[in-house]
Amino acid sequence: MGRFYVTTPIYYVNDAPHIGHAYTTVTADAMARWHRLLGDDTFFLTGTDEHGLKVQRAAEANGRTPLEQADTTSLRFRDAWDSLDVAYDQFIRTTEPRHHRSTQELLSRVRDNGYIYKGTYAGFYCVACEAYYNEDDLLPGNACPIHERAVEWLEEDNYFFKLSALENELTDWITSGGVFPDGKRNEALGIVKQGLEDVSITRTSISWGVQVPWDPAHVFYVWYDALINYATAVGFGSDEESFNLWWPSVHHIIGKDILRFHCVYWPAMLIAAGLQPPKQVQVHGFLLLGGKKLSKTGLTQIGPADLVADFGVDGFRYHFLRDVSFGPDSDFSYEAMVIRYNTDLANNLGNLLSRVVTVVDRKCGGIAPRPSADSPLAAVAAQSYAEAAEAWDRFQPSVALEATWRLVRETNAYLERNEPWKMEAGSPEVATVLGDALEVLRITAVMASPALTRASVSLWHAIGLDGSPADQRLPGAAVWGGYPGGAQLERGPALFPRIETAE
Ligand code: ME8
Repeated sequence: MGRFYVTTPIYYVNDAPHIGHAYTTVTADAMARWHRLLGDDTFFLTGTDEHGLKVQRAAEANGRTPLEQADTTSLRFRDAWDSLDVAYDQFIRTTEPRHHRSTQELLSRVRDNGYIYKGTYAGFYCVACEAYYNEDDLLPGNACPIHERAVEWLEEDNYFFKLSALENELTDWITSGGVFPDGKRNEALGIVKQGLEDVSITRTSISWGVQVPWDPAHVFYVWYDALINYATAVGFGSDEESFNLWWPSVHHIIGKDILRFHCVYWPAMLIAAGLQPPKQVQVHGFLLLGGKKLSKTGLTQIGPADLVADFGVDGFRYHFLRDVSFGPDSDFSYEAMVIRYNTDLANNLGNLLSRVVTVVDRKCGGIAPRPSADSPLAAVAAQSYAEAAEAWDRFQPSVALEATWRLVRETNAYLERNEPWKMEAGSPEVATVLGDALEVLRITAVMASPALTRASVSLWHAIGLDGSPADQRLPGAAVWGGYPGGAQLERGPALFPRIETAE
């Protein structure tokens, strides 16, 4: 049994959750669910990032105080995650007092270790990124390269973090496996190799933040409090025993937009505070809008509920986990989502279940037969499990689910070859074929449960099993021969009704 601590970014509360946020969060949730199946001690953290200029301005625009803005929007994130069956262990908000204390404690340690000094900063600032830019990195018209909006000139007295002193430590951490996948590791290494400048970590121009304990006229720049949430949540500054239990076995899942903060600044801050850098940062690409339907909406205008209405929670989760390869950028298209749903869920898995239950009803009096020990599907199941387990371990849900569905497809092919619907009722032959298919459905329910939170339970019950696939333990539950047989099966509604489109 291992220990697995996984995090999402904490999202800004200036605006509502969209499918980009949902993609990261569902991925982290599926990873946590897989590790729970393995029996690992698992802790899954998400939350909201509530300080900074961006939130302050959104509050002003909405005629609210920053805290009202944060309360309202933070709740919208929690509602969105509830609606997607995201089972986090903790939801952290950076406005919590314990987080202020932990930020002050961690950065005081950085200062005590000689990594913080006072200076003046002047530069181009993008409020949407909450980051300064070098002039060279800007687009024509002094626009931010990410938001393509004009940056602002800011000048202030503040405290600096001696990032430049940590190049060797950062290089070691990155090259020894701190950042995945490989392309993103090279990007992080490139940033360090270019040479690091010290960074300004406090502000006097705003007050919506965590106060600097040694100079109360300053607040910490939002990123330097935000990153520390990952330490606060497991007890830094309040429960050292718990902190030492979970740290540094943490995996941060993030989008490529915040690679610099997580793969350079954050490990550097931890090292400067005398703490261990995170075990791993897993960086994914961006979802971009493709396809026709929804193409006039910006990706950030699409909320999870818009898609859940058409595809259900399982359809939503399965699409993002199966169709988006973790790492590269990926096109989101409604049409591709329909095809994936109809092919993998309605036709392959849904049909397998309804066929098997129908034939058990007709040929076995509805009583489920047991699998055979020497089934040709046993080897396919073992191979599929081995590949899926390896892929989950590498944070590649799309590869893991592809391996899982190979087993489903092979089983449909096995049924077509053997045609149990033409076999003699009550014969040992028909019992063997159907028992084997039921065993595959049992194994599939467990292996697919990190993605299909609801259908995996329906499937489990439809084949006459009690409890829930999520309560099983791997690898034991994937071993061939676990299906007990003997249950009375009943034909139920389709697991995944097909989605018909106009075309
Ligand atoms: O950056 N495709 O918060 P944020 C895929 N508060 N993922 C996307 C995406 C897209 N098009 N758009 C957003 C912040 N994301 C900070 C984080 S952490 C200490 C502080 C996801 O609300 C992706 O995970 O802007 C990205 O990194 C994150 O949302 C940014 O969320």
